[in-house]
Amino acid sequence: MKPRIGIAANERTVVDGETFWLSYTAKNFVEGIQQAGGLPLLLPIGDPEDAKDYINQVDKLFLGGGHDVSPQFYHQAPSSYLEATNEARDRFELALIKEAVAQGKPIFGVCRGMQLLNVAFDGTLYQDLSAYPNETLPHVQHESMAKVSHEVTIEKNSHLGNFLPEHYQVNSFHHQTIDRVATPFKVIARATDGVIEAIESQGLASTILAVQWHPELTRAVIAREQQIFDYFVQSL
Ligand SMILES: [Mn+2]
Repeated sequence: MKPRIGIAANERTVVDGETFWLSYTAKNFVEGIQQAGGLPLLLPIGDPEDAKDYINQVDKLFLGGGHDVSPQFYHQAPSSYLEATNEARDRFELALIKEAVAQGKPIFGVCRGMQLLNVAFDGTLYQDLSAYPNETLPHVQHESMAKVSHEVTIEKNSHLGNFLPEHYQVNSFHHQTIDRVATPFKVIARATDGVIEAIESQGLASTILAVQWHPELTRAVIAREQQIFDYFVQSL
């Protein structure tokens, strides 16, 4: 049986005469997991009490991008640079993370997913890169997201270091970043300005890997980016 990958879904409205709410995820996440040999299952935002039943149904958990994490979850007041948040999504995904770790199931996070994982274990975020103490690269790229825009340095002795080179180019579409790294994580990739671009767990019941960039948007044109999904589904 293929590994069953639970994808924490997002919500949005569409206007088609009337306004409708959709539960959804980016098709690129679905295809990245399918191509890796996984069976994607969408987990719609719901009652955190249901997290255990949802995680019972899957082998691994995937956390995608989207909203800023509500700063209340890392004990900060909202900055004026904070963008859209969804507290119900935060609460549900935090419950999924807690339950996946309780069941020893691996987690892979992308962008917001990495930030939320850090917050889940008492790390903090910069609510906007303007608060970062040094000048930063442009982390919100203007070119196509299928193109890379900045370099990251990858720790050789890490999950990503198993198949990615030390000097690696990624795309970038984030205005927030990790500030204080939560205790169960080590930083395994940084941009040349020091911004944290990937983390992995150490000493947890679950193996967790997360990246700040968006491999789902480059995987169709850059084979190594699909390999990140392959690694998650087959090896993490
Ligand atoms: Mn970046």
